[in-house]
Amino acid sequence: MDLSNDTIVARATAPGRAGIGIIRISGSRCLCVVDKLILQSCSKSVKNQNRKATLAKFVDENNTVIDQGLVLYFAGPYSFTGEDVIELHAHGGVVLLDWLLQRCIDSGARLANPGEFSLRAFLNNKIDLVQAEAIADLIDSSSRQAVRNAASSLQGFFSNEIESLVESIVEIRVQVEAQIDFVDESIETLEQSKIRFQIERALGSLRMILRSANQGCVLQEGLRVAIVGRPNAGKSSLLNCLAGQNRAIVTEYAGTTRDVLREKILLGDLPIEILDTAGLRETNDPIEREGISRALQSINECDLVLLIFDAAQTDPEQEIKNITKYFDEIDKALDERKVILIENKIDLLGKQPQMVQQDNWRVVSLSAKQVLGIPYLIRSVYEYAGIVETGENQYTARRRHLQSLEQAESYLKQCFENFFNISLELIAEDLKLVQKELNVITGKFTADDLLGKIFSKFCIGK
Ligand SMILES: Nc1nc2c(ncn2[C@@H]2O[C@H](COP(=O)(O)OP(=O)(O)OP(=O)(O)O)[C@@H](O)[C@H]2O)c(=O)[nH]1
Ligand SMILES: [Mg+2]
Repeated sequence: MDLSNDTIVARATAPGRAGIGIIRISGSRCLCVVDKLILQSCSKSVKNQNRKATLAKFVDENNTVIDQGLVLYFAGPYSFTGEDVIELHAHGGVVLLDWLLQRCIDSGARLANPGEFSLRAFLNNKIDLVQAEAIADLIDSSSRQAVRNAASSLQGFFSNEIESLVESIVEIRVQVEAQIDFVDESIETLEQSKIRFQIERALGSLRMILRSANQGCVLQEGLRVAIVGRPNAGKSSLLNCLAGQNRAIVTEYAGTTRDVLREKILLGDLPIEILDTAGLRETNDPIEREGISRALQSINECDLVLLIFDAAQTDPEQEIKNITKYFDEIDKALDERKVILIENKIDLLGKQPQMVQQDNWRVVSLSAKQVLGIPYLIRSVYEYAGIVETGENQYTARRRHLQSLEQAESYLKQCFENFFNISLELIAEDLKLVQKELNVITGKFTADDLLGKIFSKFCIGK
């Protein structure tokens, strides 16, 4: 990871033909670089046009005009990166922008690494790590809810919740330290009971943040869902129905699908990678066997299994009994509680779509062919993913945030449950770890390699 403070440049808009294309420059040599790039008569005015657009002519090495556009100057520290920043708004031609980019490099700027502008914003304390990640998430969002969540994190809602939790942990730590110095630990004092109550409250807040973060993470990253079941149950029909197009071959012959077919779709606001698989049955056909083995593998690699069966042939109880007899993978998935049962072809029985809890299983009755009951399926998947419409501000979160929150939760829970059984020194130590984990999220405590990992996944120019 490059932590140097030289002047960097990158194209901020996507490559390709467009009305305009933007090149962004950041660093102390910004004005010098642009000075060489624009016709002299305008260059002086840029410096005096902080936060205003200046119309300028862009020139080649021989001072011949090659385009005309806008120059936007943001004097540091009041810029995105905290350094001097200039944006060149030229016409969006591929050759033209490459040429202007090269001119910037020839004039002393260096091509930026992916995410380097955001990294500088982070290092210059313009944003914290959660906000930097929210920028990338906002760009990558695949649903409106994901956009809303990322925008909320970018505005600092997630960071603020973490910050206020850190504040309460610091307060508790101060009180614990005071107790260590003055109190005989073997006696349960009123003061100590108060501290334990504060820990309980902090634990409650942490768990609420964890729930929201979990939801934000699922809405950003989505789920991988495998459709499995007997041949002819309607797996491919369900995939086509959810995808809204005929992606998979559907026939009345059992054993049509042989390979795993993957399709990315949006289920409501939830991004899903859906896998259609070969029908599960005992067979000696080597091609079909390979298909079945791939279907079983996909059960292991997915977050959720839709176990589909034909309503006219069997019922949930019977289906589970029969299929688990031959396929351990299904048994395991049921144990892990990552299965929703789909009773398909209800149109043949004239049955209404529904969603019920039967014994331990969620059963959704629908017709893939007639597109009946899909809202029940969506609701069940949402429920499975822990997504609830709260109407409150939600935020985007990443797996690394969840890991830190879970770790912090386990330390804090330990403090709460063992408060009167372990020494206050140990409580103090655990609280310190809680604070550290929370600071990892916002980037107050961070390792270089983590920064490298996060920012290298950004796009160039961001
Ligand atoms: N009536 C009715 N027929 C359906 C429904 N869903 C699927 N079918 C029919 O059932 C047959 C099998 O459907 P597929 O979607 O190919 O089943 P599959 O589970 O993918 O089958 P394999 O790939 O062979 O394992 C086709 O003739 C479908 O038209 C449904 O909801 N109602
Ligand atoms: Mg199929």
